[in-house]
Amino acid sequence: MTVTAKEILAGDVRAAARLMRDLDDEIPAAVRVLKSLYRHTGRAYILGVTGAPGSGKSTLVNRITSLLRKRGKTVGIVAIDPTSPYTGGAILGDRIRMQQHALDEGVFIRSLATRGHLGGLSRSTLDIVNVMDAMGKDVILIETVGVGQDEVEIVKVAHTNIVVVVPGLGDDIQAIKAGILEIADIFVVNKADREGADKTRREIETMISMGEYGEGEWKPPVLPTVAATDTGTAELLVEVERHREYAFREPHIARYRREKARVELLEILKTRLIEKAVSDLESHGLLEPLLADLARKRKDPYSISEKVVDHSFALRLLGGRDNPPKKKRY
Ligand SMILES: Nc1nc2c(ncn2[C@@H]2O[C@H](COP(=O)(O)OP(=O)(O)OP(=O)(O)O)[C@@H](O)[C@H]2O)c(=O)[nH]1
Ligand SMILES: [Mg+2]
Repeated sequence: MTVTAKEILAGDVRAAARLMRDLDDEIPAAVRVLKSLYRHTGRAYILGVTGAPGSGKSTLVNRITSLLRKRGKTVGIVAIDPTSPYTGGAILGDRIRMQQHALDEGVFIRSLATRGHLGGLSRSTLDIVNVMDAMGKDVILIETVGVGQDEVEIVKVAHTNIVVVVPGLGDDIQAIKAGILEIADIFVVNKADREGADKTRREIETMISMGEYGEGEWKPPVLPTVAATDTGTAELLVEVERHREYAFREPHIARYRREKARVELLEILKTRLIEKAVSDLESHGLLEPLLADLARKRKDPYSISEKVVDHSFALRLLGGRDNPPKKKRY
């Protein structure tokens, strides 16, 4: 039985769960539903929660969800890679932590393991976010570990990004400098019940103060929380709300929409192009001989890739026309 777009738009939880499973299995009918849902997306507020394994992201997401529910907001949660090797079996822990929301019709939770999504993690996340958006969820929370390349793309999909750190960063502060500063709209020093929370907070504040912020530009606040006891979470939500207002104002919202569109198109295109190229080569029985040639250095992968791209796609992608339409300027 196929899921209909109508069911999703009506917020049907079972239909949404089935659609997401079908999308995982790349069932064409599911992709068709996703296509027709796309124009109904763009209404949800997307909030990213990023941080090292075990920093308390899920606990925080759980607290934020409770606060949002009290305000009558519906919530979608996407947890990416909760089966991190560091905390082992955390997926079960996630379930327990989220359990209080499990019976709440206003909360939709979906976990996504990195395994089985090689190269397509961003795309799978985008699919899920879009389904939740089309379902009418007011807020979508995305929990991700760290800032791998894939995650950097994912965070561009969020209107607001919370970066969670814990006291006693030490060398980690370097890692923060390297990548997280650009993506953080709000810093949270979670586990503030532990020693060194103030020091960590000051270190991050110093780091922020070294950045250049123009007039009226958002400067990330640094907030201590103890997610385990729900301390500081209400204050966090105040900052989240403040950033939401900023993010939805022009010119920020226009820039965001364009950036999200770019990530969406490129991620989907990337996955599709690779799938198409590989299946084309396979169906012509070319893949194995080509690999053998490469292994013997009779050919090089650069030339092969060029050829595959030129011949296999270019014309067909444009509807099989002999004269592709002139490039449009955006
Ligand atoms: N002391 C203290 N412990 C906390 C706090 N917040 C969360 N924890 C604990 O830290 C552990 C990890 O919390 P999670 O919320 O699962 O962390 P996470 O970042 O989602 O972990 P992964 O998804 O596995 O990366 C759990 O045992 C929590 O109870 C806090 O503020 N203080
Ligand atoms: Mg977690």
